[in-house]
Amino acid sequence: MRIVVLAGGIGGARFLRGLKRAVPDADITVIGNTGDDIHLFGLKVCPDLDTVMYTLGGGINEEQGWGRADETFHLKEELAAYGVGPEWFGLGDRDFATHIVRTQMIGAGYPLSAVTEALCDRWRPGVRLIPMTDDRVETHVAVEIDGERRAVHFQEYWVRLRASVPAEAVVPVGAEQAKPAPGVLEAIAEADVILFPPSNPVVSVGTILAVPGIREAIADAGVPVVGLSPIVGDAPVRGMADKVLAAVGVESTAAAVAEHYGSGLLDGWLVDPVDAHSVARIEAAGIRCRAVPLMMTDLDAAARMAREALALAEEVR
Ligand code: GDP
Ligand code: FO1
Ligand code: CA
Repeated sequence: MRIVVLAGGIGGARFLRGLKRAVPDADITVIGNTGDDIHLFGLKVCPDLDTVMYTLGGGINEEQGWGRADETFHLKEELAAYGVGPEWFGLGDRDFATHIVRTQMIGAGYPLSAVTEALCDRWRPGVRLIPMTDDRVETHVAVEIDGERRAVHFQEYWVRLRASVPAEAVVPVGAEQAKPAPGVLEAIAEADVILFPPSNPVVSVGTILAVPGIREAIADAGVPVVGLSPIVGDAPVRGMADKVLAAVGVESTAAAVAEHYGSGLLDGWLVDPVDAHSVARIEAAGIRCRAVPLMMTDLDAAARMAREALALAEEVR
């Protein structure tokens, strides 16, 4: 079975680990969000691609959900001693190596998709990981600080400001001009099923869908498209997705997120049992809906979620 998954970082990666457990012989292509990417210290950092690669490859810091296990921060400390920041972004020594290799290869002319493939030669994630695009796309967030409206990089909004000020707009800068990376549209066209994991609907899945051609290819693929809600009990399970949902005028409920994707894109949607009351509303919107436990407390729970998503896909096929 050929499965395509549109993934952000932690939510996407943990779901993918469950999916691999649920269907070990599946051919899984992951289209990764690159809107979170940021250039720091002259290096290109791709947080969501790395989170997927490290999580599936066994190198992730499990408690944190991002960055490397057994990490140290000597390089960051040395840079800070020179007064060179930003100090608010925690790049560890082991992680730095990934960004150095990536930046070196990009400088030598390799596209990000080829670089990602090369990095995955080490990590062996067991899926084909393709960035949504080889072009530069950077999510910026419009905020008002001290009465002044300005745009900040998504990482500055998320990590430095901790989404403590309202997001007035979320803009995937460069997306309109971006082209899907090689293999993205082909994987979608050849998929047997397309899954939206419980990733951030705005800054992860939304950014991928903003690359011209991807949304259309999914809608035209003619195969079941099933998503899992990252919102449980009217709040994100972790993180601050509610802040960026508000910026696009969507309330933080499992039903509102399903309607935001819409029946033109989604065939099926899974909500947690605490949101079972919204099943009728979602089905009225033309999206088949089931309530099943959606907390990825461990690998088995994530695998059960993956099996439920694939079962719903068969129902709507
Ligand atoms: P990020 O790039 O690291 O923010 O990760 P993603 O975009 O892939 O996923 C973020 C979303 O995952 C958040 O909105 C969380 O609510 C959701 N999430 C994290 N853990 C769980 C879980 O166990 N269950 C569900 N349903 N959602 C989760
Ligand atoms: N998230 C944080 O909350 N604080 C950090 O210092 C931080 C550093 C970091 C370094 C590398 C990397 O791949 C990811 C990192 N993240 C960090 C997570 C990253 O910012 C994610 O993109 C966001 O958490 C949301 O997607
Ligand atoms: Ca992300």
